[in-house]
Amino acid sequence: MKIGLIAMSGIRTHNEELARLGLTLPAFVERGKVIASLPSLSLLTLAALTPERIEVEYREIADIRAETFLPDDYDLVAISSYSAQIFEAYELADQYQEKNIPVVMGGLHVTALPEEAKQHCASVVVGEGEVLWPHLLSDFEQGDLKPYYLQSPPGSYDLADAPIPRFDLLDPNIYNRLTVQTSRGCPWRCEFCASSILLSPRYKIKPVSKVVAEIRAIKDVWHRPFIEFADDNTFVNHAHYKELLRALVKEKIRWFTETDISVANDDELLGLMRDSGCKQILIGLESPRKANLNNIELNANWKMKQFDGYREAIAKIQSYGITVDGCFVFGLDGDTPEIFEEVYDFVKDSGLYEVQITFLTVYPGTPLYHRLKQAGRIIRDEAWELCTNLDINIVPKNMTTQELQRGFLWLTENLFSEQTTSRRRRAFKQMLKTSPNFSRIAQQAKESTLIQM
Ligand code: B12
Repeated sequence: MKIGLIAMSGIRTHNEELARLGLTLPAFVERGKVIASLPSLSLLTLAALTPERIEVEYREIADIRAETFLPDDYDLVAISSYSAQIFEAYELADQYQEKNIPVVMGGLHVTALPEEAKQHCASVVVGEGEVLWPHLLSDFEQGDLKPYYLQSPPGSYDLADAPIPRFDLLDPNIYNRLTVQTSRGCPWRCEFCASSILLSPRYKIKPVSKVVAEIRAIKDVWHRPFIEFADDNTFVNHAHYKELLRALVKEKIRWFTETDISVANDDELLGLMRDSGCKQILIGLESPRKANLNNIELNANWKMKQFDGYREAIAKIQSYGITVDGCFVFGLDGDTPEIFEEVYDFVKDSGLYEVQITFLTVYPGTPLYHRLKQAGRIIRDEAWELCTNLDINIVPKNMTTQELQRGFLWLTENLFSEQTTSRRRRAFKQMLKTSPNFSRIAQQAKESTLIQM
């Protein structure tokens, strides 16, 4: 028996003006290249949970319409889904189903909208694949594939049971980075969040030994890897992560992750991040206006409470030689046309090394989706292809859609120009020259094997 595991790869936008502009901006192009090539961790995980008697083939499709050859020697096809590429995934599923090759779909989009997906495939997996995939395979082998596999209760999978993803199925030469998941979910509940919180309402962490084993499996195929932690919010539990980072110091890797601003409050953690090869962290700052953060996070209004410490926190983290990629979202209810200049100024004053800007986007299954749908503020409902964070799919409250698009283009041009990008980079390097938090490690690095930036 042979299973085709198919991921839709690459990045997406339908915003033609932005795409055109993006191509002219070196910093944009560079960053696009770095992230666009990541493989599908979900499918590599499923491959690891597939009994050896079943052959698996991992494939990536960047553009379904350009695909001239679709192998048809599979007994079953498994496709992973995000909203932005769901129509492409449905097209692919339809093609296989027409050839009488049953298709199974899983992932964030179909977990939010299983009935929609069922129209295009034999079976829909709702929730964490690790729990449901073995049942599904056993049913399939017995000729009894069910239309739906539902995880109950959602998020109940224990990451202590996680298998090592089949990194050996990849050609490491075509990736800039490989991913490892060290946690799933997030204790905070941002209204717009469409990440793994959709799978696991509870925040959970993977044991240190498991993470290290995954990293070693990556090192078997790629000796000097750059690793991206595929977490929603790494470091929530500082004590646990200090233990992990102490172990990582010995692994001699370089790594990146997404986290929140609270890491700045813990110098020991920052020191361990630095020593274990952390090159950059991405933090959702969301807005340079405090009032805009009010009620973005629905559990404890946590994000708003952090606002006053933003600048100091960025400076502290960067003083350890760890660059901060600050993310700002546009189209929040409090945004007016002046917001674009405010972000420009904030980025300049705060010394942020890297910046990412996105449109507020409604994804299925999020609290924001329900609120804006009720308010009639979704431009085209179910236009999932616009769920790219780079396309506008909402009606903003305090500006027009045109103003939102114009301001965003203006900011893109100004933040990512050659001149502003190199100014940010120069400022960071200059700061490091006198940073006591960095120089210690720079000194050590000369003597040891630590990898340079
Ligand atoms: C790595 C990553 C990528 C990679 C890899 C994508 C890929 N092919 O897997 C790249 C860089 C290519 C990428 C691109 C994009 N991404 Co991205 N990406 C991530 C990131 C950082 C980690 C995802 C991950 O690996 N999770 C770990 C795996 C194990 O979880 P999982 O995929 O959900 O899989 C589990 C279950 O869903 C299920 N499952 C999944 N698939 C299947 C299939 C079957 C058959 C079964 C049984 C089960 C199953 O089992 C798995 C284990 O439990 C997340 C952010 C985050 N912190 O999570 C964003 C994220 C997934 N990306 C996002 C977006 C918006 C994009 C882009 C649209 C951006 C753009 N403008 O182009 C593109 C679209 C990609 C595409 N081609 O579809 C959103 C998706 C939101 C959504 N609900 O759709 C996220 C959540 C970030 C965000 N908050 O905005 N991305």
